[in-house]
Amino acid sequence: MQTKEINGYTHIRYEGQTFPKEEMLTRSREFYEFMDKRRSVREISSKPVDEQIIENIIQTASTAPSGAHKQPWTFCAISSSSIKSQIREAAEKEEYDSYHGRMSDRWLKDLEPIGTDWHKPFLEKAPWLIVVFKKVYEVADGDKANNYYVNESVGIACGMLISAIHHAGLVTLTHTPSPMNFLSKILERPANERPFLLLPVGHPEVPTYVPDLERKSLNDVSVFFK
Ligand code: IYR
Repeated sequence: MQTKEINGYTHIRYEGQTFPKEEMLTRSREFYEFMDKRRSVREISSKPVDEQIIENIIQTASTAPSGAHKQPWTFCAISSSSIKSQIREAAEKEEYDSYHGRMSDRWLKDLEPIGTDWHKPFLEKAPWLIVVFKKVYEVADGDKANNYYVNESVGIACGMLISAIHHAGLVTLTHTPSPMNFLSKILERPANERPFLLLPVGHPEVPTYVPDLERKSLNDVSVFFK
């Protein structure tokens, strides 16, 4: 294998995949069309999902780029009914308060088309919950060392997690109960880990209904400088 030394560290040759121009066009369009079919689904069935599928999905997320390659994340995968019930109970308590006073009228109005409320049955019904924690700092030899670009890194990993879930033919939803420190307690996470996102994962109920939303056009979301 060809290698190169940089600052005394070995760099290995990058063997990326390349494709002919026509194939690149097809691949990029087909991937867009596939990703455009992803929807946030709140009606998740209780049909089981093999643990190995969840492992593969988490490993995919953990390939995400991160500040100084610190991979500042922990993915807690939960199929235990009793832990799911504890999470639902605590999340609904927070959500009840949010929907009854903590969220602004404008926020509640913006959520009307989506049809959410404080009830979160999917937290118990979905075969798996994945709770993503960000590692704000590492502890080495009793010393704390801050990680870099933690929110960006973990945000990217979550995007890849969601893509991997969709690619496996499953559905999810980015659930953000606020505040969510109850997750650290229930899952007994160390002090350097903070809850980032909670994703129920499973098969959709049949039939399932989702809001009739439109995505912004390419023109609305991009500016090209040529
Ligand atoms: N966290 C609440 C409220 C909520 C907020 C946004 I922004 C959404 O896009 C959807 C819901 C909940 O999960 O219901």
